[in-house]
Amino acid sequence: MRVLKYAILGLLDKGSLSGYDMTSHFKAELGQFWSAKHSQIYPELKKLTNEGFIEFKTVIQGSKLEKKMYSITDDGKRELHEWLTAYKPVPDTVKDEFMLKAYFISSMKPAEAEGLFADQLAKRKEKAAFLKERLETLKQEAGPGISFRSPHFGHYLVLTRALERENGYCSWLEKALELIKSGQAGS
Ligand code: FER
Repeated sequence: MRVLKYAILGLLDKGSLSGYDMTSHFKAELGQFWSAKHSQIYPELKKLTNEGFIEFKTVIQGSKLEKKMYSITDDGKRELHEWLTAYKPVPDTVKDEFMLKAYFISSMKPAEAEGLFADQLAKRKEKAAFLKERLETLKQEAGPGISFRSPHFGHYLVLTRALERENGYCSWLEKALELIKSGQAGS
């Protein structure tokens, strides 16, 4: 499925954007969990235009620079809404190379495994700290009590989930490290 299509429709549902504005969004918070490159975005804009889900106006910028300002059409709004409200099964687990290493842990020496897990723990803690800081900033921007209607609500949901995931990963790594050090699993 072309999920990028819906990321673009979602962005344009909030307001018109140039292709450049769009790539900036994919470099900012959206890109933190849904990255896309210029080479994917521009062909998708073309496709969506041909399908009638988006349209553009050419505007003159400065003396001779032209840019296309894209906006969502009524058909595009319907297409986005259909996707948003569709119930989907749980997707396959996202591949995590570290899990593959954990699975084959017995092919390492215990000291090597300990080093590997300690390194991953330090890095995951750093990531969790970054997310916590982003969340604090967001809370300050949004003010007390983020509600469904707040423009920050979606960002808040995605960030809190990411933070929970990283915190959960850290506590699992800590438990695993204890087991590696004691030389035994399960109990
Ligand atoms: C953000 C910073 C990081 C953000 C999301 C993330 C949605 C990370 C998400 C993830 O790792 O799942 O501002 O906004």
